Amino acid sequence: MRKLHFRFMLAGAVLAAGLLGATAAFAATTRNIYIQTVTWASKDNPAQRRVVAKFGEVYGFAPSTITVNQGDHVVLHIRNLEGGGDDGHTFTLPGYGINKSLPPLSTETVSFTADKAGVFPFHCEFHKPWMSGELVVRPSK
Ligand SMILES: [Cu+2]
Repeated sequence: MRKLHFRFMLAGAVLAAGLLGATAAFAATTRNIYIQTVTWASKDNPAQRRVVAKFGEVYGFAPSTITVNQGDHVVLHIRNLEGGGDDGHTFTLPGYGINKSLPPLSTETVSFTADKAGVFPFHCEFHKPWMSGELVVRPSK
C-alpha cells in the first residue's frame, strides 16, 4: 500500500514539474530575431536571366515565419542585402501597424510587444505578394 502511495506522489511530482516547465517555456521575454532579405532571382545574376524574364526579380525574407509568445518584447533586426540603388524593401506588418523602410545595404530594427495572439502576415510593399511571411504569436493561455 505504501509503495503504491509513493508511486502516486512521484507521478504527481513529475506532472507538476512538466507543467512548470511548460509555463516557463511560454513566459514572456525579450526576443531578438535576425532576418535577412534573400534574392531568389536578380537581373544582376546572368544565370537567372530566364527566371527574371518570366517572373521579374524575386525576393524573400529569411526566415519567413517568425514564432513568438504573446507578451514577448520582440526586436527584429532586419538586413537588406541588396546593394543596388533601386533595391529598397519594406518590412510591412499591418496587424501590428508596422511599415518600415529597408534601404539598400542597411540594417533596421523594429521592436514591439506581441500583445495580440494569432497569425499576422507581413510583406514588402515593392515585391508583394511573393516577398512575404507570417508572424505567429502563440497565446499565453
Ligand atoms: Cu522588396
